[in-house]
Amino acid sequence: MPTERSAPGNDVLRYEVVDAIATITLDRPEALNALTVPLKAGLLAALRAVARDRSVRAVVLTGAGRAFCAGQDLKERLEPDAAPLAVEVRDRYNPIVSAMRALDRPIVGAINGVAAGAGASLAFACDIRIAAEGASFVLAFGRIGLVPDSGATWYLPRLVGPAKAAELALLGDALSAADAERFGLVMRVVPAEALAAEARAVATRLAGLAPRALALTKQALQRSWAVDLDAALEDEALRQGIAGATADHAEGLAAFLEKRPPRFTGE
Ligand code: LHQ
Repeated sequence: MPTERSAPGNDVLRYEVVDAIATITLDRPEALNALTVPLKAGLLAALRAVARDRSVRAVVLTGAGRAFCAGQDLKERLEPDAAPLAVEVRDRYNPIVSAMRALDRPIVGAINGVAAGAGASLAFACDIRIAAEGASFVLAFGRIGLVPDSGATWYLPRLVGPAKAAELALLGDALSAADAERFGLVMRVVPAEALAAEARAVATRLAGLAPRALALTKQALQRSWAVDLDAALEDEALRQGIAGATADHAEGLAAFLEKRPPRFTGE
């Protein structure tokens, strides 16, 4: 199995590419994968590695051990050389969320356990989430006198609606995997032992679809939040023109007419 350690000196993040699927695993299970400077650097490096590697068609983001990610490592914040909060967020968190959003391949979050604070934000920034039965989402920021960051205030209302977002953000109650599925935040909840295979199966489905069309769709869905209907309609027309000129569109049509599965190349 080809395995690449993605970041300089990084022993807290695993990056593996197998059969067109990159799996990024936050790997500090003893601290519930709380985000340290090296882990954030590793995650950004892994996302950049995916961006460079055209053989990757879908990404799975998950955590090692019993948690997905407990957010910022709070012990690290006590170190004398810790960056000011605004700088930490701007320089180390925001680039990760921007890279997830800009990545022209879909990201499947395999939410294996608790996703708290910025860990919940990372889950929200995935394109699709699948959760283990025991997983939960906690906007833990308020409990320590902070505000939701790393995109939580942008993604959460869009994912679950403004009322539920306000409740989760202000009260900080944990949202169970089952409730997350009810609110549409996760696509499916599965037993913990089935999560990795399920996430991989969804990523494999995505990897078999037309890459350019998926990339254009991901961008269009995000852009739709910022524009009115007329602009969205025009944007769709433009994107359809681009997608329609690809070899993959011709292949999709041919496969349909020949009653066979398509073989998309990304051309
Ligand atoms: C941890 C952590 C953790 C360190 C568990 N850090 N060790 C951005 C920019 C800059 C600064 C500030 O923040 C941000 C954004 C944020 O992310 S703010 C929110 C930060 N996260 C939190 O406030 C969550 C803190 N953790 C928890 O509330 C609980 O650990 C949860 C609910 C996640 C899980 O609870 P339990 O299942 O009961 O586990 P536990 O609390 O016993 O934790 C297990 C170990 O993991 C424990 O270590 P120990 O050595 O005592 O066994 C914890 O200290 C450690 N851990 N979260 N964020």
